[in-house]
Amino acid sequence: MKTKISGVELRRIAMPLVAPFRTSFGVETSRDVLLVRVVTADGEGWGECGAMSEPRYCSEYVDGAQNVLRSFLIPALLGAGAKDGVDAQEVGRILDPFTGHRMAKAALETAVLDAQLRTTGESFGGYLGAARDRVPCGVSVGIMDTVPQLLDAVDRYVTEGYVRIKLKIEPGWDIEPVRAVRERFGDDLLLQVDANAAYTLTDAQHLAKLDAFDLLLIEQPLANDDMVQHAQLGKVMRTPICLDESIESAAHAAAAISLGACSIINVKPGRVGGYLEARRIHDLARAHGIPVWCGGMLETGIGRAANVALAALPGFTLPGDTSGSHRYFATDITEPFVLDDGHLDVPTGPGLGVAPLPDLLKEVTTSTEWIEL
Ligand code: OSB
Ligand code: MG
Repeated sequence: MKTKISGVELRRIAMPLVAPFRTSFGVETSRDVLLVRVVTADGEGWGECGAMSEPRYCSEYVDGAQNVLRSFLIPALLGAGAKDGVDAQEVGRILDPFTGHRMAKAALETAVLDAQLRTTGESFGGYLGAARDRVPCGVSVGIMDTVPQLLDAVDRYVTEGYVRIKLKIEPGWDIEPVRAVRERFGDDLLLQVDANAAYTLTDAQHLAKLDAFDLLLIEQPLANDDMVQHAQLGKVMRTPICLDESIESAAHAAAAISLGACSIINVKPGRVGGYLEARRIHDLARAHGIPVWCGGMLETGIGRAANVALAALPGFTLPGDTSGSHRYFATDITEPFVLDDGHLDVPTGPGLGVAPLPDLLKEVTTSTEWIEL
């Protein structure tokens, strides 16, 4: 279904995190989020950009994403869609002449898709092919100053019902914290680690010590472009290797699978250019028997709604980083996502099924700009 787009709003919001989130690439204390609102003949649609303040997790960053949207992506979309409108499935091809900037592209495509589905009355989950009405939730636990602090944090999350714990690791914060969590919470706890590319292949023997702790997976131990090295590491350690940063497209996923660089994939819609490419990775991985799970970028309720819908697809067989709103923010911009028995419900309303609550949105907005033809 083609939607006529009359203009696009770029809105920046400042969302303080409930606690600092430390990874091997830096510390976040507040999330500076870019929201995209597409205005159509029939209504509007929302998308959230995953880009963070600084280009550390990947090369994108929020000011850069806003710039490329304003200067190139939105003008191309408005140009192509001015007369007859566009279907969300065409957005990828319209934006394809511009290299990279996948998180920026994803936010725009998501907003168009949300607008389209709000018009047709279909939910995101229904459109993507969700196979269940709720998804099990994991939580990503940042690097702490001390092991007792980490054990307290994990204890709180386990008590809240999270079904899987992911520990951020880096050189100097790996074997001992993992050992401590395993000893304290027992062998039944679903446990995995994420290095955010902090190691090199010379650390292979060290990383193999993690094999003793029966982890679900180790996520992105080596650099983003170390596809071959990940394949070699996989021969040295028993813990399954999962790629995050390395996989920016279905083509990358296909290469990683045929190389044997990973046996599990973290699918983050922003990182791969949107929910349609995320679904292509899901389909490909499923055909190869490779489990996938839904990663996160500390999203607000807008991005969370879409991620929870994606995580309900049948190949998403591991719990995702789809935590409840209060793991991130004291006040979300939508109705909060609240865990029930370790699960989040997949929204059923048209489009994302949630929208920003106007008063809350206004309070956290730091800037808005409007772009039209
Ligand atoms: O590597 O998965 C990651 C957050 C920001 C950037 C990268 C990552 C993460 C997380 C948290 O691990 C995921 C979430 O809860 O949204
Ligand atoms: Mg990761």
